[in-house]
Amino acid sequence: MSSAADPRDPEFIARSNADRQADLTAEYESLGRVLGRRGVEIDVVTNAVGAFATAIPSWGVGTGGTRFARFPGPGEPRDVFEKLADCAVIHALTRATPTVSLHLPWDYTQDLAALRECATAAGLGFDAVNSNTFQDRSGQRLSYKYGSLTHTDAAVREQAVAHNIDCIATGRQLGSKALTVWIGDGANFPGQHNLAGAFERYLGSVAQIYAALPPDWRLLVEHKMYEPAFYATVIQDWGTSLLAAQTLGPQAHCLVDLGHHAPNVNIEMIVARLIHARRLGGFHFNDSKYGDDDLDAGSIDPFRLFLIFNELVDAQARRVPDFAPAHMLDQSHNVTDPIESLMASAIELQRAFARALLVDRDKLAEYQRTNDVLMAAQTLRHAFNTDVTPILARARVQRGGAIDPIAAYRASGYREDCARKRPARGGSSSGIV
Ligand code: RM4
Ligand code: MN
Ligand code: MN
Repeated sequence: MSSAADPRDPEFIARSNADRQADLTAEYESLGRVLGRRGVEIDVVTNAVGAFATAIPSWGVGTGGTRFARFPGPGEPRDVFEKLADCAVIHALTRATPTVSLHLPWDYTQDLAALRECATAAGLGFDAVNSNTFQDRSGQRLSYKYGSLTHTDAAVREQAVAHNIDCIATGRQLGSKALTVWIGDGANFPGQHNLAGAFERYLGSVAQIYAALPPDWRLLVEHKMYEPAFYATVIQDWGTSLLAAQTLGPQAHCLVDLGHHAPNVNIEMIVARLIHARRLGGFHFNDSKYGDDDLDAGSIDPFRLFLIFNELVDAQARRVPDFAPAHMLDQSHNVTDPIESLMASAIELQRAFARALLVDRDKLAEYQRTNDVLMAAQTLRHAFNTDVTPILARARVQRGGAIDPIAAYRASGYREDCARKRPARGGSSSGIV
C-alpha cells in the first residue's frame, strides 16, 4: 500500500497500541478489583467477550443513502473483492468480525474460487447468504414490481425460488451455512392483496427453497413491519415469521432485525419468545428511532440492546439446547465512514454482551422470586452502568487487535489510500443501500 501504513499489518497495530498499553493495564486492573469485589473474575468475562463474533454485511461497507439521495464517500469499494478488503480492515483492528454476509446478486462474481481464496487469505469466512428478490436486475426476465415469492403469477414465483436456490449453491461453494430470506413483498393499498392468499403463496414458494437446503444449513426468515410495502407486508412480524418457520420444518428459524419493528416494541420479549420456541435463528443488529431501520447498533438505545443481550446470556445460562443464533450487522451508513461505523457497532455489541455477563443472575432470580421489584431492576441497572471499556480493549489486544480501532484506522490513512486507488464510478443515485 502507498498509504502511511496498512491497518491490517500486525506490526502497525502493535505500534499503535504501544502508547496506550500502560493506561489500559492500569484501567483493566482497577476494573478487575471492582469486579472481584462483586465476585466476578474479570478474565472470564474478557475471554467470553473476545470470542463473541459478528458478521459484517458486505453491503454495509459502501456508503448508504435514503430514498431521497445518496452522497457517496471517498474510496468506496466497487466490487466484492474490495468489500472483502474493507471487511479485513475491520476484523484486523477489532478482531470481532471474522465473517462476511454476502448479498446476491449485488456481490455476484464469476470466480467464486477466487473469492473464497481472497477471503481465506484475509482471514475471513462467510456467514449467511442473503437473497435479493426486492429489486429487478438488468436482463431479468420477469419483474418483481408486484412481488416475488408471493407474486400472483406462478412464473414470477418460480424465478424468485430459482434465485434463492442459486444463492444456496453459491453459499455452499463459499462455506456459508445459512440463507437469509427477506422479501419486500406486500401491498401498498387495502384490497391490493388477498392477505391470506399472499401468505399461502409465500409458504408454497419458500417450501421449495427449504427443500433445496443442505442438511447442515439453516433458512432464516426475516420479518419487517413495512417498507417498501407501506400498507401490508407479507412477512410483517415475528408471529408470521414463527408460523412460517414452524410450517417449514426444523431447519427454518426466525431472524430478528432490530430495526424492523414499530417504535417502542419490546424486542427483548420477542427474543425470549423465539428462544422458547427454539426458533431464534439470528439477528441483524442496528438501531432505529422512528421509521428508519439501519442506524448504528447501540447509537440510539443502548439499554435496549443490553436487554436483548440479557436474554441471550440468560438462555446460555439455562443451557437452552441448540442455542446458536447468528450475529450479523445490518446498517446503512449515510454520513459516516462505513468502516468506522461498523467497527464501532461491532464493539457496541460486545459492550452489551459484556454488561449482560455482569448481571448477577442468582441475585436477580432471588429478587424475582421474592417480588423485590426495585432490587430486580437495580440488578440489571448495576450491570448496565458498569463501564466495561477496558474489558473490550483487552479482549481485542489479546487477539491482536487495536486498543483504539478508530484512532488506529484514521492514523493508517487507509481511506485516503482507497480514495486514490478506487476512483468513483459515476454520480449520486438514490437507494437505501
Ligand atoms: C432490508 C432487510 C434486509 C436487507 C435489505 C438490504 O430492510 O433488512 O435484511 O438485506 O434491507
Ligand atoms: Mn435486515
Ligand atoms: Mn432493514
